[in-house]
Amino acid sequence: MPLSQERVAELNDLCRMFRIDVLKAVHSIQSGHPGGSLSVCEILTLLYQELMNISADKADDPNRDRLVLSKGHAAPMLYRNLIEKGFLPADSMSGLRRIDSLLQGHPSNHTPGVEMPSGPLGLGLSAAQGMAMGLRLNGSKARVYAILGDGETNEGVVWEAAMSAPKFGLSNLTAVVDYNKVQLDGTTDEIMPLGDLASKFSAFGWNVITCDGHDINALYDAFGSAKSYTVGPSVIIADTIKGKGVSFMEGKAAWHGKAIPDAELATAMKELGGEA
Ligand SMILES: Cc1ncc(C[n+]2csc(CCOP(=O)(O)OP(=O)(O)O)c2C)c(N)n1
Repeated sequence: MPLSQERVAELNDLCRMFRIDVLKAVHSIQSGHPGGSLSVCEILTLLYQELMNISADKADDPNRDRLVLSKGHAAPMLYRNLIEKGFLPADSMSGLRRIDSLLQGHPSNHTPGVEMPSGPLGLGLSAAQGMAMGLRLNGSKARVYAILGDGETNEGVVWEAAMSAPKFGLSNLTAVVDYNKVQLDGTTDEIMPLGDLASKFSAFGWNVITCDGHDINALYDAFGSAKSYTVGPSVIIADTIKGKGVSFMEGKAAWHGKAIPDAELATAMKELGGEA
């Protein structure tokens, strides 16, 4: 069943609020990764706030769905989603990147709701594959999601997992590539051209779905077709914009990892309808 228009509006509103809170937190500590957090916003928000079977009350439920944020530098958007789900206290964004805080710069398994530490790029798809295999062995219906950056696919180990997940017919595994076409200090085309990413995954035996990664309805349909594909793993190549939602950040590698000055925060808040 499609999402109701009301629910889509609610989720879009959450995304706007999450963008505001993430940028404020990155501004407050004067470090962090705004660009890749903004591009993955709808992907994480739809999964955490609508699709995934998880609950803070039953955080250890063996049949919970799992998510591995393989592009770990987008941790602020993960944390904001975990707060909304009740895994973390409401005021925890103020601890982002501070010593002894639960909200470290990259996901750590000390943090409630984080299934897999990440930061060194490339490892998450293999970890998610292991989780998917374990769940299947245990007869669980739980699903596993791995969220990768497009630049991250420069890492060779991604393609080892890409090669083996179809062999094991892991239909409980969905990978999402946050295809924003920009990485740390340039475009993916400049740094390592990916060519036809969809054909590459397809050649390895994946069910490939492409969609607009900022459109909640399109993402919802994409996750629905991934779930109904029972032969093997699916990958959603989600077309996104790095820095989405803030005009001067959009498409700019300069905002990959960067302290946000006061004036830029004020402009961003004006665009997003938040208070500086
Ligand atoms: C193994 C490894 N090499 C390098 C880095 C440094 N690094 C952090 S983010 C990043 C770029 C990632 O680009 P992409 O996956 O496209 O992320 P996004 O644009 O979605 O933020 C790099 C090179 C790292 N974290 N891990």
